[in-house]
Amino acid sequence: MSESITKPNPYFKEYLPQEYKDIVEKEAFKKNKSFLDLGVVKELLEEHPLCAGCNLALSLKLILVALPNPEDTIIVGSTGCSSLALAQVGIHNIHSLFGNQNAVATGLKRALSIRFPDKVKDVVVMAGDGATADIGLDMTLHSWFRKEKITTIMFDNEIYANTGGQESGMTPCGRVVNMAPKGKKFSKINMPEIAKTSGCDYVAAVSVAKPKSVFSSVRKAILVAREIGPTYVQIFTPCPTNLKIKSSEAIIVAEEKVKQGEYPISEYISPQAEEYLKNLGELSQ
Ligand SMILES: Cc1ncc(C[n+]2csc(CCOP(=O)(O)OP(=O)(O)O)c2C)c(N)n1
Ligand SMILES: [Mg+2]
Repeated sequence: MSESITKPNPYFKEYLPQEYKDIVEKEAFKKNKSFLDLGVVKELLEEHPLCAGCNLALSLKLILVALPNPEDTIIVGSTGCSSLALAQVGIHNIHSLFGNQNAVATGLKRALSIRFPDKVKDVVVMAGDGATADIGLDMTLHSWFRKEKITTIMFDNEIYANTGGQESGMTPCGRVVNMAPKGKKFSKINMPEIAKTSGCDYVAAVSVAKPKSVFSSVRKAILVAREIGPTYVQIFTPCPTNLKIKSSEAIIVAEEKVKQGEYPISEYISPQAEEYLKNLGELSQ
C-alpha cells in the first residue's frame, strides 16, 4: 500500500466512511510508533469478534502498534481464531489455506521484491500454534531453511482453539483439553530451539503479559527479516475459553505461568543480526 493510494481523493472524501478517514488521518500509519502509542493514536484494529479476555486479541494489538512501517506491511494469516480478527485489520492481509502461510508468504515476498526493487515490504506471518507447528510445520521449516526474509509470529494458546479444543504439538504434556480427555501424551514442541537450528536470525518467546517485550521482539524480528534472514516470535496467549479461565484473569495466567517457569521466555539473536540491530540503535529497547 502506498501513501498516495490511502489518501482520500478530496472530491470523494465526504462519501468515505469515518473509520477510513480516521485510519488515514489519525496516525494509524505512522512509522516507528512506541508501544505507549497504544490507545493514543488510531489503532489498526479497534473491534474484533474474539472472546472476552482473549490474550491473542491483546497481543495482536501490540503487534500492530510495533510494525515499523504499517503502510508497507502485508500480513499473511491462517485459519484459526486470529483469522477472525485479521480480516478487520486496516492494512493489507492475505488469508492462506490452513498451514500454508509460510509458503504463501514466501511467494509474496519474492514477488514484492521483484515488483518494488527499491522499496522495503515487510511480510509478516501471523498464525496459531496448530497452523505453525503442527499442520503447517513443513511450510514453516522450509521457509526457514531457504532463508526467506519473512517474520513468523505464532499466537501460542497451546491448543486448537477455533475448533473447540484439540491438543496441538504446543500443548504441554499431561494437559487435559476438551477433545483430549486423557491428557496429552508427549511434551510441548520446543519451537524456539527448532527455529534457531533451522536458520532463523532472530528468535523470541515472550508472554502477552509483558507488553514491552512483545513490542520490542516483534519490532526487532521485522527489522532483522528486512536485511538478514528469517525471524520467529512466539507469543504466549493462553485461551480463556478453552482453558476455562475467567476472562478477567486470562492475562494473570499469562504472567503466572511464566513466573512459575511453566512457559520459558527466551531470546536468540544471531551475530549478524546483533551487529545489524546495534547499528540501527535497536538493541537497547
Ligand atoms: C486445511 C484445513 N485443515 C483443517 C481446518 C480446520 N481448522 C480450522 S481452525 C483449526 C485450528 C487452528 O488452531 P491454531 O492454529 O492453534 O489457531 P487457534 O484457533 O488456536 O487460534 C483447524 C484445525 C481447516 N480450516 N483447514
Ligand atoms: Mg492455537
